[in-house]
Amino acid sequence: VQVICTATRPMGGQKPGTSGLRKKTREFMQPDYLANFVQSVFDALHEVGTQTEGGTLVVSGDGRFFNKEAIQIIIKIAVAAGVQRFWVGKDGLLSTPAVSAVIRNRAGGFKAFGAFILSASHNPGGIEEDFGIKYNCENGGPSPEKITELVYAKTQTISEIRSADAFPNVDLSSVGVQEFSSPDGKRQVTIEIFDPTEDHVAVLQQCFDLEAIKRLMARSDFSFCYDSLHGVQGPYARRIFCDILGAPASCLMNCEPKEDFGGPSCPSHGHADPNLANARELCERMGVSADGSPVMGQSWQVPCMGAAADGDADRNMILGTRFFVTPSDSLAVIVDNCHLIPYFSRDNKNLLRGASRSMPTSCALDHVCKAKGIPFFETPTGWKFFGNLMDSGTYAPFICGEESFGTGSDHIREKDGMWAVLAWLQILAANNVDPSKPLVTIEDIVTSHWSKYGRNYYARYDYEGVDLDSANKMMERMVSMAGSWPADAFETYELQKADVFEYTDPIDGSVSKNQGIRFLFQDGSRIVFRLSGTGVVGATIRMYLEKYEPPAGDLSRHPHEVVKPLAVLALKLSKLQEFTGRDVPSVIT
Ligand code: VG1
Ligand code: CO
Repeated sequence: VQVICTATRPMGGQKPGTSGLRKKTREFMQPDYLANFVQSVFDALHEVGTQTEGGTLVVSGDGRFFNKEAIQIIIKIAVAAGVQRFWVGKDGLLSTPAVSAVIRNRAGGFKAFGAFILSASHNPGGIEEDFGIKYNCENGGPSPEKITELVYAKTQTISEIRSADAFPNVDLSSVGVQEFSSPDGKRQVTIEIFDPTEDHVAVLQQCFDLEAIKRLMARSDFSFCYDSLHGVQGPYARRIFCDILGAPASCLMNCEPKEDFGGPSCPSHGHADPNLANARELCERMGVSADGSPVMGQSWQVPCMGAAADGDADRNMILGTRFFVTPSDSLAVIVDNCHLIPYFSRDNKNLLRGASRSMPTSCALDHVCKAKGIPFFETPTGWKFFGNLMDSGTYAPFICGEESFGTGSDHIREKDGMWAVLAWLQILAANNVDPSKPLVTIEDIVTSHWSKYGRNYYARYDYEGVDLDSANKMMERMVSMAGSWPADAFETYELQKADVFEYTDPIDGSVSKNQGIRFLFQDGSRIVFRLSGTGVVGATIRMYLEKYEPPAGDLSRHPHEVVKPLAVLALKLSKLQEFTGRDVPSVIT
């Protein structure tokens, strides 16, 4: 194996965001752009003492345009760094949760030291759209900030790429083991191509009682549908819902992974993003409008449950018949009912030892944790912040989630779109053991949750493609105002606290500053502002609005109506329109 060193120079702008480095695909396709980043990751790993020589590395992605070419580039650089064994999903496909499962659990006696995941998640794919790369560590989770910061530092000083350029391109299309050795026989490289579903499915089989879900699926009064939005989830959905759980193939929608997730002409317009705005085909089938309200009068039987995943299959959306479950409520309901899921219970007793939500996620989870005495944590946005809590052991088993359609547990170290759907199916199955009784629905479960804990009305306004400078100025002004807001700035709301969210990791003490601006009010209402860390052009301002209604209050209102007065106040506090020129959000989720 001959290592070729090529001179390179820093390219700028390679700072990993909330979930890795995301840019326009064409930017990634520039000579050495991807190689620079990958080399910087290896440089960072060597600096922190990660042994790559003789090690095993996972490389795969969500199948978007440039996925396969990127895999070949990464393998050559990794070979030069001494990596001996590669684990790659067939056709270069692995969902984000599957990568996490593979790092942690792949059979065969070898352990991977990490993974490169090629994905820009729910962002559209294609030569004119987005591409992304993320490095996950030995625990199966996203790199913590100390690594991403070091990688960024390396991208700013990089001068050389070390690549085994003569290493042949690997055939990704057939399952099996490919062995390569250097002419002098001193160096062996093994490439293992495997069915992308096998390891992840094996982990999920350990978490759930799939036989019970199979009985639910078999009920004549139960029906289910699932939309993979042409992302990487298709093969996983087919394997689990059809092969294992016995659902008919007709329950699957858009289950062929595509490089452009179906492109502009498909119902999601190539946005493999499981929310009310983009997963329209599924929502229509389920009788749910774009603002989450029920739509009546279908000529078809509306299924009992509908669900969807994003491009890399770590997100989930849960729908009942003409009923939308907000991700924050979904998290709270799963935690409240986790004794029904084998992974969290023994003899019907709750074993859960910790739960967490990201700061902007609604406080619905807080009520459950308080009532049940479950240790609770509020972390910054992004899955990497759950990692230490899950690894600590003290809080395992553990459930966590975000308002952005992400839910999961410590069975792996990524959010897991399939896990969330199985969790809901398990809860439904446990509520519907007797086939002679009428079906307990998703809506029943959520409304009874509200009548027990109250309802956290919630909405997120996104202002996309805003001028970066204006967005920064708007945020800076609010940061500088913290502590000095005039007493009458909040109208009828009584301020409890206005601050800039900062997180101290309870396990390693690391501090993450500047994680969003919060306004907390006496009645439990909240306004939160953040700038997105996953966007590719300009800035996206996220404005999160929440109002708590106790169990005795009106629990059946439309969330958008309820938070409207908070939106008006939030716009006034932020001077958003003045700074950005925007009068309406790009999308409300
Ligand atoms: C968004 C979400 C965040 C999520 C992140 C990655 O980040 O808000 O909750 O963890 O995407 O999800 P941001 O910085 O744009 O708000 V994924 O499915 O894109 O990996
Ligand atoms: Co994703």
